[in-house]
Amino acid sequence: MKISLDGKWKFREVGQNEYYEASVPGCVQLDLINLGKLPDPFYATNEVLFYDLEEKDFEYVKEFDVDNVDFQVKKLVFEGIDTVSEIYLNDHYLGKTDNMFLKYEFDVSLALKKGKNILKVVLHSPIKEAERLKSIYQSSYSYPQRSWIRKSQYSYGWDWGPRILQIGIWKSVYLELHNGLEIQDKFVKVESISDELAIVRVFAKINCFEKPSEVEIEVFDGSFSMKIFPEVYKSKEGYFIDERIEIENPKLWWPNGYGEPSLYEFKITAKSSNEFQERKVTTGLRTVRIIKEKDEYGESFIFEINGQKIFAKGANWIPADSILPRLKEDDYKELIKMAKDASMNMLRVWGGGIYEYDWFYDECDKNGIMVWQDFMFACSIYPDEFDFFVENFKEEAEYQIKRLRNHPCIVLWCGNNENNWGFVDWWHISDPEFLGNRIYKKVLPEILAKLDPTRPYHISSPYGGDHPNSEKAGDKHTWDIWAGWKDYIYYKHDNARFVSEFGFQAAAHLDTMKKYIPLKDQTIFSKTLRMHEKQEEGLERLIRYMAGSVGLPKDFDSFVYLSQFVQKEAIKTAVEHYRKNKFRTAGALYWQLNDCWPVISWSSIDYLKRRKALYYESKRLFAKFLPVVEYEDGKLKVYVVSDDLKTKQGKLSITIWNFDGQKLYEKDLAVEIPKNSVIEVFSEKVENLNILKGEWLYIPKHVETAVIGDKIDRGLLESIVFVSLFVDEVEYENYFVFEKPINLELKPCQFEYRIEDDHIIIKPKTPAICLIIEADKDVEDNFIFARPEKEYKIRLNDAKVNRVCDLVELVIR
Ligand code: BMA
Repeated sequence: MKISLDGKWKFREVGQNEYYEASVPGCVQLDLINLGKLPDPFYATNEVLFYDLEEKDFEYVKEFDVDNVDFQVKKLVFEGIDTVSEIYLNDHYLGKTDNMFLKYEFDVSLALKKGKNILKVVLHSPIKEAERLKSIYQSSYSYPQRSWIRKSQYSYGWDWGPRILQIGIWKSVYLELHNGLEIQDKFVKVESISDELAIVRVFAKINCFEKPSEVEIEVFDGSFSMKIFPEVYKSKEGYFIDERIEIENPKLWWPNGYGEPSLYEFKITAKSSNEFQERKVTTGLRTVRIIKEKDEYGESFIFEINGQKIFAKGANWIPADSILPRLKEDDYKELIKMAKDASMNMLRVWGGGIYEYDWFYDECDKNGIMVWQDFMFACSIYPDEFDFFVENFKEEAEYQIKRLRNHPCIVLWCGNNENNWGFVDWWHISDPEFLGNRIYKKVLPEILAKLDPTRPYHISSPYGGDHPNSEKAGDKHTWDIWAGWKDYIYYKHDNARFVSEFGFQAAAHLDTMKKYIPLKDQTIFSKTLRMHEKQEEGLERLIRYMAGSVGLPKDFDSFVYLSQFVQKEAIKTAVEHYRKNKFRTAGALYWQLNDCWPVISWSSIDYLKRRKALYYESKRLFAKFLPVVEYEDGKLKVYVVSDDLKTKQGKLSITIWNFDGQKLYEKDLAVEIPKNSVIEVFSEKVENLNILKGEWLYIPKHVETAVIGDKIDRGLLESIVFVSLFVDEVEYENYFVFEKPINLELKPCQFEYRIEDDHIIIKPKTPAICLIIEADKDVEDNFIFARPEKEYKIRLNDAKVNRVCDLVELVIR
């Protein structure tokens, strides 16, 4: 029997008399907001009002009744406590907690009473606890405060996140009362797969005071089911099953874009003389490995699923709120669906956040989104020279691996975020024995070998080769662009084997910005805006890249739009290059998919799940087929990248226009697109394209980025290339200009539009690099490039259109 203790609790600050109403799951911050004692931390500069809570302790109390305590096993279970606490039931001390990522179970046989019970959780300040640990465990290394506590690292403030040190009972609490029968540690392990047969092993521990009388496994795939009666074995630890099951003609789990992510349900039931228990595992049948083979560039890093090489397309995932208990299943459903709709097939759960809620992995399973799962360590050194820290982490790892290992979506375990890179380049300690390495290099491989040998393990992200951030092997974080101030054109020089991070900032959706930044502060350098941009020199970079790409904005709204345009152009440059480089580069995960509050950041979806220009672009960039236009050695070239596992026939049309709307060149061609690769389908000297005017203009350039030198033919600056590829009746489009927009001879687009049955229909007479539909809700597509002759029909999703404008008109000229 399970008795939920969620819902209404009461709480007070330790030392105060009065109790207030609280909610569990929840946290102090959320309770204080709900009571009206603190305002919305995300509005204006309210974040600072929350800093005072950091050093305080709080006490949470729940009174509850239990009718029947006549059970052999009585457990109190906390799915998650953030973080440092002591727990008392009816004044019996049950124990303490010090790890947000652990589930805690306490035996309450002695403390639980029939009738009224009082449960008390005393939560301590994580800051004070870190100081206490620091003074006990003297070290010659100066570990940052956050490294001592197993708590989500981003809550201490990050370069996209506020400092909100959440404390509270952040997950469910319940009593488990029964007579000893418990199915635990379920593991459905795929041993081998062929077209005809999948062999899986179903493992579970069955706690029981006697040999369970009947154990059954039922396998169900939605249409067929089969029953197996496994043998029950006994070991020192108790009873268990370990059954080999053959599944004929298996339906495999495929990543988004490669097939269905088919799922199977394994229902395990067990009976004892007086109890019955049923536990389900929903999983998918697939194999995964990383192809690491020496080649002319170093060593490959290619995900292979069910024997097929997969180019990983997607983004990095951060927690979707700085106040975690606000997140609900629907938030995950929406965000993961958005990732799928943007043609992504992989998300990386970054190590500074949390091991996500079950909802996240369930949705990734269902939507074919592969998950790169970091363990929760980020950008720091950690005190693993001390056994207490390692023992604590071991429990965390064992719990999380067992919790997550049945999810087919997870394709990789990764030790941490950037710590091994940090050892070398930031802290200059090379490859230490401790400081985290004991965990990444010894503890984790050992635990994984025991609990989940089915997936690859990667020591850190980035890692591989002779330098942790090498482009010869392993994965790489490409940050010389943006963080290192380099121009985004330099993405084209990056030959990383797998780019697990690269990114570019932009403002949130205009409506989100306006909701959280008071009207008087809606200026580019207001203090409030600067608080909603957490990176040091973040706004400075935003302005630098804007100035270098498109020019400066006329007003605040234009600033928001231009920032989003530049972000999208930068990531477009990167993804086109990385995909064109497949499989020398075998993955491109941009930093970052989502936000945890309203902020100027690298995200493509903002905190309110509104789409930034990059989100719309992602759909095109990550589509199964991507036509890419390049200007190389005086030639205009078109490449087609295919992620299809079959060779396909397509039709490509190329048109070139000037900004007055004159068509300069047109070509249609049939193309054969070989499977899962890249092909050049068009190459023509620019002289033959009716573009050149024989009139020179001058553009200052850095030699290395120079595409065609400092002098440039005016015609190149006055024209735009559109490509449209049809495969299986789906259109894949792209556009190309010969220079950054700021250097082009752009003219405002002439277009007409009308609204018809929840659609906007835009008819451009002259070309545009970016038309913006400003509406009160997100529409189907936006920030579109527009080719004359084409009618753009875009679903409005009931949105009301405010205006449609050409980006060019938002720039000071
Ligand atoms: C990376 C990440 C994050 C960070 C991001 C943006 O290196 O791992 O720690 O937020 O860059 O700077």
